[in-house]
Amino acid sequence: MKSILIGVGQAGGKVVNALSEFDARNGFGSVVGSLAVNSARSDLRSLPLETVLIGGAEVNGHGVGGDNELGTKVMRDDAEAVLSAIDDRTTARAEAMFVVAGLGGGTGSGGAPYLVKELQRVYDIPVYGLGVLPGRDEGALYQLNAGRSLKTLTREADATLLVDNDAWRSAGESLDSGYEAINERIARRVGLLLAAGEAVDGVGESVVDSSEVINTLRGGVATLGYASAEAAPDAGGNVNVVTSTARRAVRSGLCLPDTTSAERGLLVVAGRHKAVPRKGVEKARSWLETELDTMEIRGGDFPLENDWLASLVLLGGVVNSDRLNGFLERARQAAEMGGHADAPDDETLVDDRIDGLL
Ligand SMILES: Nc1nc2c(ncn2[C@@H]2O[C@H](COP(=O)(O)OP(=O)(O)OP(=O)(O)O)[C@@H](O)[C@H]2O)c(=O)[nH]1
Ligand SMILES: [Mg+2]
Repeated sequence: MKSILIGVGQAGGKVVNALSEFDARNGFGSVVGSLAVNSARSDLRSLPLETVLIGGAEVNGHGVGGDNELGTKVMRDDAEAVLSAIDDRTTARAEAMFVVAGLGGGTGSGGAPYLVKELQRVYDIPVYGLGVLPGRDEGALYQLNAGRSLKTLTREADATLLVDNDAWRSAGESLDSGYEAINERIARRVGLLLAAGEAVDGVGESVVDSSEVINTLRGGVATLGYASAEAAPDAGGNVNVVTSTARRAVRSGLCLPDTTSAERGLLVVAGRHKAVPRKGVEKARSWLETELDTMEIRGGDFPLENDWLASLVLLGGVVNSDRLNGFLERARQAAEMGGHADAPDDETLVDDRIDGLL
């Protein structure tokens, strides 16, 4: 799925950079344009991407310091410059746009939902959010910001792919040292998903295409799981490899862990065409139907010349996730502790009513 990636804020820029590098390193060519937008000049400088500085008049390149209403305001004030930079990078080949942000800070948190709304007005292709939830020991302001941002993002975007910053954190590891590893994991999952719809070799009816990704992403919260294992040279030896990687992708490889039901799923099995067992794929799909309590599981292959097989599982319309519920509870508590009025405010595009997200 040929995509334009737009990072907002520091996390947004770094994740877009990781994804662009993953795509280039593997020669997929799915990322057809990328841009980083921030109110902090120094964070933009370190990125090998095209950039747009917003809020120069207001914060003079120093960031908005976790104030997500100010994040919305600086995006709104400089929307014209951002949209024009995106337009310069958008080709007719683009099939989707992703606005990427850490939801707990200021610039990404407040700016991303506003930008998604503007892009929806201008473009006909789907506009998705890719949002990072703060870790559980980031402060109350981060939880509150992320709760409000997520509420608005899911309302404006065609779907919002979520990543939890605690997803792969081992005990005792600081969040900071883990960012690079997290960003790599996000890049692998999202990068493979985008590339899966592009496969050219080993063309067959079993190969995934972009429309299946788009149909699985139709609305709500989405997440991605991944697991890989060494494969036997031919399909017969790989039935268990496919079923066990699909199981691990969901049980321990999700960007939003502990997601136990979803409205839709897509299983992509990546590996050598002749090493992918039809029977294994069918078994894995029916396991996913039971596990996630849905009848709508799509499936397909992503032919890749590798000695391993990987299962990539996209879940769309997440219905239940303990991890997401835990986060929403933290955001709700933060709002009670001294959040803002609990009415939606169209001016700032901020919605404090954390309830009723799913
Ligand atoms: N996964 C991941 N998360 C990050 C990264 N950098 C920051 N975060 C998280 O993203 C959230 C927002 O932080 P930033 O992106 O730095 O905030 P910002 O959008 O630049 O906003 P301001 O600095 O307030 O203007 C926080 O929860 C951080 O923990 C990163 O490289 N990867
Ligand atoms: Mg910043």
